[in-house]
Amino acid sequence: MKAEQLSNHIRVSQPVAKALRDNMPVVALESTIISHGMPYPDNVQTALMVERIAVDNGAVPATIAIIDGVIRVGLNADEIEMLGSQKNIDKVSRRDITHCIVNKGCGATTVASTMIIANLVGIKVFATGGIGGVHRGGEVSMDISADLQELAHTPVIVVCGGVKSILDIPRTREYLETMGVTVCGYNTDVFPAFYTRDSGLRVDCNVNEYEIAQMFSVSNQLSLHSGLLVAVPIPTRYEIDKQLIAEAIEHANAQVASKRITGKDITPYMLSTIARYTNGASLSTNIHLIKNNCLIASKIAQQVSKLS
Ligand code: PSU
Ligand code: MN
Repeated sequence: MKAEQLSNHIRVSQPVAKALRDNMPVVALESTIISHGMPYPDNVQTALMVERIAVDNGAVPATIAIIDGVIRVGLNADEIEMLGSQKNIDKVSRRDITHCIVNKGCGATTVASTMIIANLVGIKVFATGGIGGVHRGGEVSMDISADLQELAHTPVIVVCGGVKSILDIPRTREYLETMGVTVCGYNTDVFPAFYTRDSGLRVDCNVNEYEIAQMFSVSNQLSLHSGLLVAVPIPTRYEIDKQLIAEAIEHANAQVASKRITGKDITPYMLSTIARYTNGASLSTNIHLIKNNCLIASKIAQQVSKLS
């Protein structure tokens, strides 16, 4: 009954279904970064390159989205092109999933909703760019991404470049601690700030892919039901100039306030404003970062599939 209910709403592509059956490494990829995180055509080119990196590193990529009211796990190039080029794609987080399906809509999934779907179909590793977090001023606005709650309840390993400094990074770290999410540094002690390698904060533990896979396995044996956040610093050669990014973020924050941008539109608006302000430097950093994260996620997925 459960499987039948799921198959009414979820379609898994053949290569992904086969990999899951054979317990081969699979890496989930989100689609909000495609539809709302980068301009066309860089978004589509990046999504396809990231899939190629997974393949080259022994993992099957599973880009996740909702198309015409059906959750799709594993997309072809035409579908990725559609998600990257059409203007009417919803940004779908946990609260938006059911309406998008009932409405037969097209939606790009955030970290939270991608985790939910990955977990439903048995994918254990997910690569993204940056996760959402506590927004600056969040102690008053209560603007805290649903991504953080999801990491607390949904057992998926999420590989990211840390949290962008468009957010309040210290409060995001505190919130993750409160929610009981282990923040792993991939061979590092420092928690990265996405565009730059060091946020000035620390991770909970400095671990490699083997230890990450073991921790995830123990977490499941103990039925903790938690996600595991893995933070990977951007490679040094792709780091952005700290002064430039600080100025760009200040500029974008002022624009958000003066234009009264709210709710789920804030993050996409800030990303495009920052890309313009930095003449594309932030976009280029973003692209290198997600590629590197997918490489590391593929290595973790190899270890996870060896252990299970
Ligand atoms: N942060 C980024 N790039 C992104 C996102 C966040 O640096 O593309 C996207 C991710 O899909 C993330 C979502 O899950 O935005 C968070 O949005 P919100 O803050 O509305 O929860
Ligand atoms: Mn929000």
